[in-house]
Amino acid sequence: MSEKEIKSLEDIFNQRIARDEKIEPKDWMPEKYRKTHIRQISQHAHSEIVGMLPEGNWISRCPTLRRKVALLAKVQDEGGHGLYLYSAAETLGISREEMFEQLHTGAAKYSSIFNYPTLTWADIGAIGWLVDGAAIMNQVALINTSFGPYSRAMIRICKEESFHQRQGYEIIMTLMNGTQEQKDMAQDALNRWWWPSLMMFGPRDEDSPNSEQSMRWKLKRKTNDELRQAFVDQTVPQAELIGLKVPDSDLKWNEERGHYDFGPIDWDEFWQVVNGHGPCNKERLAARNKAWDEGAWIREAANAYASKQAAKEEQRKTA
Ligand code: FAQ
Repeated sequence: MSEKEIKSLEDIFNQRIARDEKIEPKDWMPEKYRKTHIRQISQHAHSEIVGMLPEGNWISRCPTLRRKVALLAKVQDEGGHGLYLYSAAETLGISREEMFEQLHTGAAKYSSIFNYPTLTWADIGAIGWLVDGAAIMNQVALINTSFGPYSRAMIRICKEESFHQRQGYEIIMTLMNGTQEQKDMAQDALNRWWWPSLMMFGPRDEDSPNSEQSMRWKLKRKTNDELRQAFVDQTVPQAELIGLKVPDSDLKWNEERGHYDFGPIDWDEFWQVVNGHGPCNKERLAARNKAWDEGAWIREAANAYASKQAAKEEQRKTA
């Protein structure tokens, strides 16, 4: 294709983005748009799959049968989200094997938050309330993202995440209505999960190399800092309502801005975790690799079954 032809396709593409039209897998798109989407959607998929591990750790230790049913359903939902997202990324020309290879070798990123340990039952409440709460804040904005398959996946994912958020908040609320020991457990969980939850939104806008282009392509509809601020504004009153104290001495309502001011985030800690040196990075990758290796026989059996069915279908057509 000549440069002139590419330029004209790019103009049409940009006009479609300006009109808020969805871009579909078979439409022409700039190579960088395709690659950026593969990067973000696959990282998102990996986050959902690795995100099953911290909570999975508590399925066998839930305090009641009701809690166990809800947690099982939630963890299975996260697995489902990963699968839609891998499928959405596949429409852009990357194979699932390549994405798994990137995850298993540590080449791919996934959300920093899942490299923290779940030490007590209250952590399961904190994950639902804060981590799913942050995920929804980010993903509701992504419903309006410009790439069709990603946008459509977000609709169902957001519905499920909001059930997850409510079940988490309800766990914390129940603890806050309990004994002093249970209240302390809830406060301790908030103390440990608050700052990592704010880090989920990514680096400050001025340190975010991908934001500007992603905003122009309407891949991202809100910036990292805008979403982080919206999360703080939404979550602080929820904490106060049930008697929890957000662990930030600089936190204060700013009447003029109409937002909470909050203290500095430890970006050194964030980059340490993103670069593989968080408390559980090694453990998470080891668990994913083990599951992959132990699942080899299932993949082989499924492939053998699919080949048999395809051969039968072929025979039927030619008979
Ligand atoms: N952790 O230039 P930006 C969930 C990386 S799902 C690790 O700002 P971008 C459900 C970033 O990739 C949670 N790495 O990047 C659940 C980039 O690296 P690269 C996941 C991070 O893409 C709940 C570099 O830093 N959600 O929780 C993080 O424009 C409970 C520079 O950053 C999504 O993935 C981080 N926190 O913005 C499951 C949502 N932040 O690739 C189980 C979709 C940044 O250039 C239990 N993703 N990095 O080498 C997004 O919205 C965006 O990708 C951002 C980052 C906002 C995460």
